[in-house]
Amino acid sequence: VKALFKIPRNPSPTLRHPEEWSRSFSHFISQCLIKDFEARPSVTHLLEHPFIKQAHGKDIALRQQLAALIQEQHLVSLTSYRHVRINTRKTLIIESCPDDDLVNLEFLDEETIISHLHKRYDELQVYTYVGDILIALNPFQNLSIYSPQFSKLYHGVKRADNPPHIFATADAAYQGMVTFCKDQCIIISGESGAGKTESAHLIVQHLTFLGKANNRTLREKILQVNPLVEAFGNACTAINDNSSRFGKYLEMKFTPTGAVIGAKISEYLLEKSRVIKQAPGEENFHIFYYIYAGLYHQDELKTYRLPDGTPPRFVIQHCKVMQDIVSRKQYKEQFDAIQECFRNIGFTEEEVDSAYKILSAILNTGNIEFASITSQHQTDISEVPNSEALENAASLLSIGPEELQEALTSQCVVTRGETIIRSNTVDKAADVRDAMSKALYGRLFSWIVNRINSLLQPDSSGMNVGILDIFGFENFKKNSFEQLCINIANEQIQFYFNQHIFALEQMEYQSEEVDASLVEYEDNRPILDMFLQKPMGLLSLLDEESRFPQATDQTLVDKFEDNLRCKYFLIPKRVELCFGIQHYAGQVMYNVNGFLEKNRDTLPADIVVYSLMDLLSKMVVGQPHFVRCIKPNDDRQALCFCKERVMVQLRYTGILETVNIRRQGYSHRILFEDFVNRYYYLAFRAHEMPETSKENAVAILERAKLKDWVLGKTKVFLKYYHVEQLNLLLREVIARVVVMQAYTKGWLG
Ligand code: AD9
Ligand code: MG
Repeated sequence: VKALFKIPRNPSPTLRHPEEWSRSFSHFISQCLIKDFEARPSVTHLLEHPFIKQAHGKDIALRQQLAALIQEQHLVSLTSYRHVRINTRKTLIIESCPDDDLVNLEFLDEETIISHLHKRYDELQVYTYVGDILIALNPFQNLSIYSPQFSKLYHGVKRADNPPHIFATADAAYQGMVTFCKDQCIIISGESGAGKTESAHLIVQHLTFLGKANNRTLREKILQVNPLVEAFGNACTAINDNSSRFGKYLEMKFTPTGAVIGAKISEYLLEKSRVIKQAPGEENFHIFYYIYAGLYHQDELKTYRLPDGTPPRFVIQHCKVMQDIVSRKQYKEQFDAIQECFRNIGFTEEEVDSAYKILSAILNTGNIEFASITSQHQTDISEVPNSEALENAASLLSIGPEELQEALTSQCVVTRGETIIRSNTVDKAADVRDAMSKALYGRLFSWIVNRINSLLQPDSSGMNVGILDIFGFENFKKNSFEQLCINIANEQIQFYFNQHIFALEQMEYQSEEVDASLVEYEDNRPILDMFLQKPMGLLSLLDEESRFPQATDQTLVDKFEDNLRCKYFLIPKRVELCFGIQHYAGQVMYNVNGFLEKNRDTLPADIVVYSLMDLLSKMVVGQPHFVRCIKPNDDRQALCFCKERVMVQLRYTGILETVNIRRQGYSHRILFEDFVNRYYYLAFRAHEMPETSKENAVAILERAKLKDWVLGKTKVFLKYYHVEQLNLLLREVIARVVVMQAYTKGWLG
């Protein structure tokens, strides 16, 4: 309890009920203070505020105390206005908030947790701890809690001093790195649209603040890495307007004293198929629209040979007429921002120019069409009837149009040492065109990432804080190869999370020499095995089938059905060419259409997913910090908390699982000293002040008639219900003492 303030019996004629008063007070602080934290209200301002005046009337000392406290404690900023409550004696109590951390809750059932999160969300407390894990509910609105003042607030302080915040997680990682000279990593997970990428930005923002680069330019460069790569790697999907279509691991590099010296970015599994085709209602990668809006002038159109008139085929699905793209103000603004990023990070004008040319080449390539011609020897030869797109693309790629046409309409086959040129059919030529567009985009993306690294990566030494932000778990009406890759990646992150949380728990049992056999957790290893095992895992089977030229969607499904016999692989009845997977986050139906071709086109899935394993094993070296993003509703609505949706996510992300682990295991592990200090009333007289020893802890436990507790080397290990029982007993004892005192003093009867 930080402070006590007496309030008048009836603080306001309109607010009679203390709870109502408290709520209204909270509202006042939230409205008047949080809003303009930038101009933090002065004590005088607070003193004169009608609400405080009303509450404390003439008692200027109390008013002053309250105003000073609000100021000093940053109640203003901290949304900790909700720590203000009124007790039964109508005393205003400002206290640290016990439900900042779900682990501290007395009751840990789903209902309680959900209603706590709900209450907090309604009060715009979007962050909550579960032990060392941060739960971040997407506010779907801009909160004014990310300014530099907040960065200062969350700099090197005890976690309990401030309400939960994404900056506190970044700070913990930074402090961990500096204090223990150990690499750290922050793993952000959650389904698509839950807020991972926004969280990653905020973490980078806080880390650059903490890393106090003397060099302002470096700070700015680092801050622009994310927006730049995301312009190329993010797109609008049915779920999220700025959905990450690649996995990103950003390592921020620091000196041993904690000064930021650079950054390195690694990208995984860019969804290249989006370049050529987007699902209904979805868009291509942002950058295609940005360059149109930014380069739509006579000269630029000519320089970059951007197809004018009708939007190019690769973007037409979203923008039916050119004005849809060109007139969008935010596209133009984004283009300017991207130009700025390129410049600040250190790309030369020539490099930026090449990037735009390649993008335009891709758009032109997409417009190349083929017609069938019949020759003497062979039917089904393709040619390009309208050469404008072909010429544009070739010129932008600095090759001759004939060379490009040849590359698209024919293929070299080497048989028995002989090279034979075969013509492509129209369909085949169209496939080659699309494959080339995807490959070009993929190369361009990797080149940008590599270039950023060469511009921002310092020599080698130093320590890291890595931030992992991947594409979130996806379950659309129609799911394809891309969703499978995305969901397997999420499955791996979940596995890593389970391992870590479980391992920590295990370690404490081991170091305290307590039997840990009771601790269980839902392990998604069997699902991962089903995907990754060799030679019979799903990905190996897919790779194997992809090597057969005669393989079809049907043979692939048959192969899966014949070989994958476990409860996580589902065969839907009456739906052809589909299979289902019971993922940790729910059941997803996949349509195998295009699986083989996409798998042939990319690196074999097997290899890609191993690369992700590499990433995870790289992270294991660092100390992990987890941020679990939760999407409170599917309509992207501010202040809308859908209980069922949150419940589902808490369940599958393992938050409720963690609670279950705590329920099964010994959730409360209290040092003998703390235990005796807290509960000695139950076995000793108030004035006795017993020694805080193991023996006295046992005496208390026996006196309270508890069973099944365990003693470690330094701690009492209790189940959640032990603590509930102990607290209940303690309350009863204290109530008896109070009543007795009241009698003695003649207050009662
Ligand atoms: V995906 O898996 O890449 O499709 P993310 O990354 O989990 O997804 P993202 O961070 O892009 O989701 O957040 C989705 C949207 O939620 C953002 O565009 C914002 O409009 C909104 N959002 C998320 N976090 C915050 C926040 N802290 N404050 C305000 C937010 N808005
Ligand atoms: Mg994202």
